[in-house]
Amino acid sequence: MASKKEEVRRKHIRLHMESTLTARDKVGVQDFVLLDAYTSESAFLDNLRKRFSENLIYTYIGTLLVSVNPYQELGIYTMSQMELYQGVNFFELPPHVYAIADNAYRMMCSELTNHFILISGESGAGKTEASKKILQYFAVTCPMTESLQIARDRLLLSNPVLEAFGNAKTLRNDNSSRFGKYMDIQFDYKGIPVGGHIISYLIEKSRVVYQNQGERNFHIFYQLLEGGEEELLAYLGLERDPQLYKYLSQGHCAKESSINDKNDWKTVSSAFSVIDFTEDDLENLFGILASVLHLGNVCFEENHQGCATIPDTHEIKWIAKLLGVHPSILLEALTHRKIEAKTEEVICPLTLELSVYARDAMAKSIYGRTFTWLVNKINSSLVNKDFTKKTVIGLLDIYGFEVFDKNDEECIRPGPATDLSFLEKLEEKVGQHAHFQTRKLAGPKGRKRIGWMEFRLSHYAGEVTYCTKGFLEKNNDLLYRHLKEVLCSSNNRILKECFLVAELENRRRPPTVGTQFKNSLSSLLEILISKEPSYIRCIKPNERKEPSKFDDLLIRHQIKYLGLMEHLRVRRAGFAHRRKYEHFLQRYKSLCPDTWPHWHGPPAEGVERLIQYIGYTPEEYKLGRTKIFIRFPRTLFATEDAFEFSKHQLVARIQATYKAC
Ligand code: AD9
Ligand code: MG
Repeated sequence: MASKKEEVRRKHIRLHMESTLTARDKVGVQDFVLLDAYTSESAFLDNLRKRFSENLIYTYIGTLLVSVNPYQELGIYTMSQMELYQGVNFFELPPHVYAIADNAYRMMCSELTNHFILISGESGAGKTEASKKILQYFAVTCPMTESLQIARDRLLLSNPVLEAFGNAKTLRNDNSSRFGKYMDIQFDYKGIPVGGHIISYLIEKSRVVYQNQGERNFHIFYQLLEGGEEELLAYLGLERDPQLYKYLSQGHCAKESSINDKNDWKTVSSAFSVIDFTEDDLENLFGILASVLHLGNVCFEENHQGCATIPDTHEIKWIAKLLGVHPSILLEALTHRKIEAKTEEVICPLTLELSVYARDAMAKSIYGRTFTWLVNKINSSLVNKDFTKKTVIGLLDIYGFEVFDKNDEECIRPGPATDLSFLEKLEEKVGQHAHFQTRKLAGPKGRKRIGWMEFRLSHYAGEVTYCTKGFLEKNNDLLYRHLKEVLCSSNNRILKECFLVAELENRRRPPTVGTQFKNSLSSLLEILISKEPSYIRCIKPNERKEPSKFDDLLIRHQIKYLGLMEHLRVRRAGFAHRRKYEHFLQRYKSLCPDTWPHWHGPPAEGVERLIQYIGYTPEEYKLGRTKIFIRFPRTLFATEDAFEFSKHQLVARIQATYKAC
């Protein structure tokens, strides 16, 4: 008798087949590859719209998943849905993020290969939600032992902590990730999740000191003020009202109805204890957060020599207490800089503008490094040294489009450079280039207007205009040496780890943000190259975060820049599946007497024998250098079914032999 799960599965398959035949016009096709007018962008959009109006937010292009943010709870992430997708052939059930997760997991287990799932799309499209659903899917469906439950809980609970420190409300998304995140989930040979590792990319430090209208600072500041116990706030010298802090109130939306900071504080506080944060860690961590808030309220005045002074030292005293530095040295470092003349050091007063710059650079630097410390700390709780043989599934959630790589040297020197001079440098460096325009370089009439502070890049999907206003500010956190010395002398244990005295001795220029980004991207590429990819492309249906609203123009634009039509063309022309010869042979060798139980020749030859034996026709496959390419999903399903059948036969045979003994 078929199990309950099997029955439900069959029902879904039947429904799916019926829907394909009878209701196709209503709900569209679940794989764009099956579209009749597949090359037309309008047909693509129509199909996506039809499905979205039926709350079908997922559609495949072959094995790539397109996901449209529903902006409402759809009830499609229940336990029974998770069970349904477990161990099912990819195309048998309607498209789902669970199918992508399950497919990667099963391939990993059967072939012992490493995988990653790349999730892309613009801000608010649903990348982070998708990665959380995948993590939950593994947490619920993977086998588990009692001793490894803690590893699973830590993996899950690292999320709220990282989001508290790395996410913020922006105009586009109330929970926007302001850092890029790559997370490896490590599995043992039985497929049990045993540990993990997180790499973060470029936390948006500028947000610590400045937010646009309608945006907030990182969630953790508001959570601390809303949820922190009275004694904690008193110890940190903080008031409960976020409006009192300059760094929290510039966007004029410190209190936001869609965000429950008090509840989130509770979640984050309990997560801290699961991921191994000690009382001492938390005391130091909150001390840093509070000192950033105090720092934002330090006000400067100009004396009659045009130099900055700090008339009210109330905040300075708090910062000095919380960071364990001397107040008068901190005060001096915020208003003066040390210049090294031949044999001696000269202390020069700063102007008001430079003091503000120094204060903000200090806040950004402290926060940025503390974030790195936090990621390292989480990693040390996720590490599992007991398992040396591990396979991994990586989740890559990269945040929206921003241009980082062209703003290499104007931020090297501490002190304000102007955004206009940065643009001039850019013009000088890039010069005449087919894909680069500025007002000065705009050339012939008829080009669209470009503002004074803007430059335009032609991406493959269309032109994007970038404004340089704030570019330097965003990327600049270089500290005057004087302030660095103060931070290196701090008694705060976290800052001690973040600002090492050895750094003061290193006189080389620190890498610019551009170089850091380039370096981290190339090491990410190395990580990814060794793994098998799956892709999820997320689409944002409208700018107003509204359910059921499908904005054709906005979505058409995303179809373009996510390269979905190109992907569809490649899929239609190409082959649905590809597998390395070794893996294909290892899995299906029992289907052919020549390859079972061992094949000693080259894997490619073994595969050729195998598929000839089971009767693949020439149009069904192609043999490449290292992989077999299979054109139709049905071919792979049939092979998989034969494999399951032969496995049962084998087991029956063994059982019969056993009984006979
Ligand atoms: V950003 O680049 O970090 O600014 P993301 O990560 O692409 O962005 P996110 O996953 O945070 O977007 O989704 C934005 C909001 O959309 C979420 O807070 C949810 O309210 C909503 N969302 C996204 N995906 C789903 C979903 N599958 N079901 C229901 C969703 N709501
Ligand atoms: Mg996100």
